Amino acid sequence: MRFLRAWITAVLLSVLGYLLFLWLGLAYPPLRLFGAMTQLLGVPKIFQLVHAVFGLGQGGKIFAFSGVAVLWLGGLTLLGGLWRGRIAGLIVFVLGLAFTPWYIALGYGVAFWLLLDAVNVWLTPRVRAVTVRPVPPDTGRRTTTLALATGGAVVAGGGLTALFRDPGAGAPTQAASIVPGQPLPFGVTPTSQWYYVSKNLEPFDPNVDGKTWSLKVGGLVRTPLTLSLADLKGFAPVTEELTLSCISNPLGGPLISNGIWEGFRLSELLKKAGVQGGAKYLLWEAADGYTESLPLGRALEDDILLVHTLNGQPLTPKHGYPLRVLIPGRYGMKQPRWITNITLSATDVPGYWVRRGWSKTALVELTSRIDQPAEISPIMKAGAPGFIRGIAFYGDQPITKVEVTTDGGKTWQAARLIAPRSKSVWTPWELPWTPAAGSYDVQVRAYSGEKVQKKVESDALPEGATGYHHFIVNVS
Ligand SMILES: Nc1nc2c(c(=O)[nH]1)N[C@H]1C(S)=C(S)[C@@H](COP(=O)(O)O)O[C@H]1N2
Ligand SMILES: [Mo]
Repeated sequence: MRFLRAWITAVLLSVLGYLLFLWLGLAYPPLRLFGAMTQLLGVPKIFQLVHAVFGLGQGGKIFAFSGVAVLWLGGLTLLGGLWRGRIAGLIVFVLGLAFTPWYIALGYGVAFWLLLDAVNVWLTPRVRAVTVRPVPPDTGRRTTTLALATGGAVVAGGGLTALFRDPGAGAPTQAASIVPGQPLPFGVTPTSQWYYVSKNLEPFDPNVDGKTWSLKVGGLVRTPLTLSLADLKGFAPVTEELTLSCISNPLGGPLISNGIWEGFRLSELLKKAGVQGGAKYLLWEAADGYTESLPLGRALEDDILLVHTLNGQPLTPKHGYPLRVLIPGRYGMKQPRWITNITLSATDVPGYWVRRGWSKTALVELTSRIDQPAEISPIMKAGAPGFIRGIAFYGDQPITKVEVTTDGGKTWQAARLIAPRSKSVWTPWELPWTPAAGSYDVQVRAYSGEKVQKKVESDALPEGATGYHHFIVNVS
């Protein structure tokens, strides 16, 4: 009974804390705990293991957060079951100090104490000295307890379901959006099918209010700026098609998409703020605490954009509303979403993923992928005229040739390239193929001028995956 009450208290405290997190942005201890855990998960060896077990996407994070939820609710239940209010509250406070600011720890300690006492008083059958109304019978109490316990379970269950829901599941694996037998697509990924990667569990991604949002430009600048969303209209508009890929995308993987973006040039913004002599690095900060950095020389080049629109619509919250960075030639990790601060600095502050072992420059590797036939169902009909199709990508450098083999590398044939409309966009390619019955080892490799795609297969960590995308196609 004591443990059930403690558990109900723990659930109440969690729900209350979550609401305060949503409304007031107060630190949420389970999330802090999760943050501490993702630091651990970012360690290269553990990261590889998690990806091996859970694949890409949210699986690993959901597993980690489930662990945190169990630890958090279980821990509080144990504390509240073993000790009475004040002592339990004190322990929560002391433990809380380890991973939240002191006032949050204090708040949770006091709240746990008061809630635990309140739940105890509420659920304990007792006769008051002076009763105005008749005391509810014991059975009534038991019903209340049962109802409350069930309610608590429903709330916890509902809350956790909401947390763990993964609306993107299934969709991103169709990143190629090439339908077998159909002509090559226009090449732009619809926003709903855009790949999604975040350091945060999706429900905890920032949901920025455009009305109160501002971009602060400071540090070693002559004129510090604070820009509202409306102020951004003052910059010369730029529209650009650009492909983005995650550095953790495996060989032939889905974490790459192509979109049409609108925004303005970072160089114009920096000109307006005025760069001071000692500045050597540009530091980004985002609403979720994500950070990145760029040497100032690269930051001053004309091709870096700050964008507010994807495929003709304002950025969705998921993809960076209200403003995100685009740096041609670099993997997604160099390009923060939800940016809030730009600071010019004399010293470098390595970014969020760089501190966890990922590439400092995150320059895109020369790569190519076969989309048709699809690796997940590599079956074709004998004698039917068909195609092998896919994409090749090398950041801001051109793809000049793509070669395909169907015999495991003995002979190679040049594919036809569909020239991209602008730089920094993937290059779709296709090769007509009418195979006889049999089993084929199909592979692809791309060229950029003299440079050939690396043959040696390497994991994504730390510099991005390399190797030829290949699989067996069965024709019958
Ligand atoms: N603020 C912030 N920006 C971020 C990230 C993040 O976790 N937080 N993840 C980065 C990574 S690793 C990638 S691959 C891209 C993914 O952008 P997308 O989900 O819109 O495709 O965002 C980058 N920008
Ligand atoms: Mo990424």
